[in-house]
Amino acid sequence: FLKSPLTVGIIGAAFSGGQPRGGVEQGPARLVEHGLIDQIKSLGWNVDFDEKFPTYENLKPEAEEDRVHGILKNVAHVAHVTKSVAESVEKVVKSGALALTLGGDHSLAMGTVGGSARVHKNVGVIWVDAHADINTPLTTDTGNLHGCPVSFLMGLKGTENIRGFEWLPPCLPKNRIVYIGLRDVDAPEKRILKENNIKAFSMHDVDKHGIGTIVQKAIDYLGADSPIHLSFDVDALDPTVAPATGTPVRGGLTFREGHYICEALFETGNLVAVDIMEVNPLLGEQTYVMQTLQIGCSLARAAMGETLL
Ligand code: Z70
Ligand code: MN
Ligand code: MN
Ligand code: MN
Repeated sequence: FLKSPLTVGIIGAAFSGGQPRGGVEQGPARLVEHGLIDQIKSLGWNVDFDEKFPTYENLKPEAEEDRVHGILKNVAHVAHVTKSVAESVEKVVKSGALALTLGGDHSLAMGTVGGSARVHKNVGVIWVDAHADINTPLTTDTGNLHGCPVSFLMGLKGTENIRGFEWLPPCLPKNRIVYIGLRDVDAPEKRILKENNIKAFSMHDVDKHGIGTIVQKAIDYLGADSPIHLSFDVDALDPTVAPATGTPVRGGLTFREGHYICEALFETGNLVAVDIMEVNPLLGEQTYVMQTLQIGCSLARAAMGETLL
């Protein structure tokens, strides 16, 4: 699906409105400052990146507009930002470049997957995360939209008619996503996964079968010809590996397991988009922040063939 010469379009999504902790909006700038652009260039890719990436402050709605959606927080802001991100991702994917989105919180995936699904109707999503992020406006306890992007993409009950999201029609059939790394899933989310027969590999499955088998099962499930969108929440990794993130959960993927997923998906030749999400450089001591930034960069490089080119 990618044109040669290989080109990556980088979308710096400096946004934190899908959850309550500040700092995750600084993820993209810090990953870039850490040298990501030059690292990717030295892999031989062309890089399309605008240093002045948006802060989305201009898309902030009047407070009034964001007070009208019950428990959901910042609905209008999230809606406006994800719409803009979808347009950016769509443009990159349409051009035959890999869309690499740097987050930012995971509500942004409404935009990233929404954008790639506009170009590839049959896109398959591999969602690497400790969390399922499939709460609906009817099931969310927190009202944080980073816990809800998958339900919006699928158009599950309760996501219809949320003002601001008119731009996002259901675009992800229930059988076009596979989860890897789950270990902190809310009770209603478990019910949604089960009722809809959604493919999910928990940490238990990774332990039992090994990451090689799990990734192969995920690829086989989506189909060998399917364009693939990898949405990687760094909290899928164990907190000892990627500590600087908003909701660390013990018992996560090792350094190698995380990188293996990226490498194996690159190896398919079918990757069209990659998200590196939830890097929060304001959480934790400096050494932990540096460690997390380094991992964010190396996951991206692994998804661009670092060890295989
Ligand atoms: C919880 C909720 C979540 C990320 C936390 C948590 C969701 N299920 N996602 N951290 N990345 O608020 O819905
Ligand atoms: Mn997530
Ligand atoms: Mn998560
Ligand atoms: Mn509006």
